[in-house]
Amino acid sequence: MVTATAHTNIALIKYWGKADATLNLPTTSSLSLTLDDFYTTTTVSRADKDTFTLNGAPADGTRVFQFLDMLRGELGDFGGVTIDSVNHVPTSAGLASSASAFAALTGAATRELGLDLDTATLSRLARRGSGSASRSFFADFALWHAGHDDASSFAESLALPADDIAMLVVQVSAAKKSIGSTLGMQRAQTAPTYADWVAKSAAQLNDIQRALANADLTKAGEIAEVNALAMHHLNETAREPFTYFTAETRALIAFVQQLRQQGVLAFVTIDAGPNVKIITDRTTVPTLQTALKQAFPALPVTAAYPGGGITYA
Ligand code: 2P0
Repeated sequence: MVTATAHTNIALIKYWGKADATLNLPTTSSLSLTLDDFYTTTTVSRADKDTFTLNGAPADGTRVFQFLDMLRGELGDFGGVTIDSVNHVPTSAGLASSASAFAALTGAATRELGLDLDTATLSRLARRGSGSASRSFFADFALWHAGHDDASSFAESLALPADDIAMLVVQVSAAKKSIGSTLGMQRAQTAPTYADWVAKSAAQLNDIQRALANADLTKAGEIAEVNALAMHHLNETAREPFTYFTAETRALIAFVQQLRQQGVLAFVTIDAGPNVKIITDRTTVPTLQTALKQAFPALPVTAAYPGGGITYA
């Protein structure tokens, strides 16, 4: 029996489109920050058949069982496994994530099979379960190289200073998203400016690494916000347009942009849902918490900081 813990990650340069949907090869490389308080702990043990529990109760294991079949194809038939997974997410955050889940499962399952794989290989395998899971093995910042085939598409740790960065997660809604990431990406890829977003992403990826290396969070936040808002613009201009934003999401974006005009270090990034993550530094966290409490008293806010890499017990 092996237990693994992996943290979730939030992309500052997003993965939003697949070049190959079976292998989960992305159209862009992406860069993420691992978060400390958001993680999944998964225990894997050998069994007669595959079973899956989530937070102590039997759960829909469709994607998990497909992933196990893929692993058996890659690693050889290892029989059945029991998977017990617990998501540790502050109840106020609304950040349930497939990223930490597939990373923890990949780590625990391969160790249970007696394998001691390097993180690049773990990252490649986890990518097949969920693209963003490829980035959840590493502390602080990770870079997922888009690559061009199964062997070349994996993430690695980035040695960038992470002492100062913080993220406030503002929960707009705890409801499950109506359009899953896979479908959302498919639609976004029909937007007329999709190729332009991909091209800009490559430049933004270089620029943000330089900004982070210089501990320039203003520049890094600016790049991340432009990248994320452009991603959501793709959704709104797709052949079948859609949005993850609610009126409160938009109000929060405007609020953050207004704070910035007053000299507060704050930038937004938003994923496949209405919740808003605010990129800032540690010293600005209390200021932002106070301002948010005043302007949006009903919305739960969680302060998050850089998290660690995968661990085993
Ligand atoms: C990201 N997201 O880079 C982007 C930004 C959401 C918005 O990766 O289809 O669950 O399982 O590979 O990884 C969420 O999508 O998608 C995601 P699949 P995944 O974090």
